[in-house]
Amino acid sequence: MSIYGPYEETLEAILSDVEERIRQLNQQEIDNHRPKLYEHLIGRVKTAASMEEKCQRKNYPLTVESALHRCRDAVGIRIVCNFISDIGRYLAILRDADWCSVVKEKDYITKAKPNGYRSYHLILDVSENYRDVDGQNPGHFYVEIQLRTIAMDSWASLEHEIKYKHQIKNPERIGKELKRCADQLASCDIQMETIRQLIQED
Ligand code: 0O2
Repeated sequence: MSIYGPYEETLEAILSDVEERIRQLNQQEIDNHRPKLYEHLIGRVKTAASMEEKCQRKNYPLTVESALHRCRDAVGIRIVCNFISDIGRYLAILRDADWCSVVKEKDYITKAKPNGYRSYHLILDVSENYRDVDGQNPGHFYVEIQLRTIAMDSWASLEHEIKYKHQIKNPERIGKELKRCADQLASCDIQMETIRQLIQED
């Protein structure tokens, strides 16, 4: 049996329910003649192998408890927005939502990671609506939401790809270039926001 024990199907169900709720929130904005909240979203249940690797990396025992509660990103949804201000709009809506509660926030946008990584992370507790197959709730179910702009997302994909290439000859140079690139993209995001505001003022 995998590290998720009997909960793999529950995790898939949570992913599809929460994705649907996020789509509905976006549609509500569009129906109310406001700009769409995001450009696209991508969700996944972390593979059991990847969760085992993460638990090992963090020195957690390889148990269902670690996979579902100590790591709270078994279910993850990345919401990719056009503008930084859309991230703020979404945050406000999620903090207000009655189907989940926000239990943790990490703002890597105001305070980027030293390598240049930018994104806003939220952990949602969605336990209310889910029970396991025997009607027992194992405690809590969580979903990690990553909110970021298109620019932040393309940078993170590139950096992720490079991180997993093991035979890089000049990692320091690449790290510096990546950091420079992240900072330039961050200033482009601010410029894009200014342009949007100027258009809205017209
Ligand atoms: P994957 O394959 O994306 O799922 P904790 O410290 O326990 O509260 P955690 O989960 O260790 O939290 O760390 P954090 O900072 O919340 O980041 C978790 C996820 O953010 C990572 O998941 C990545 O998806 C993304 N992330 C964080 N830092 C970086 C970075 O420097 N570069 C890139 N490209 N992504 C980053 P996983 O589990 O590593 O992988």
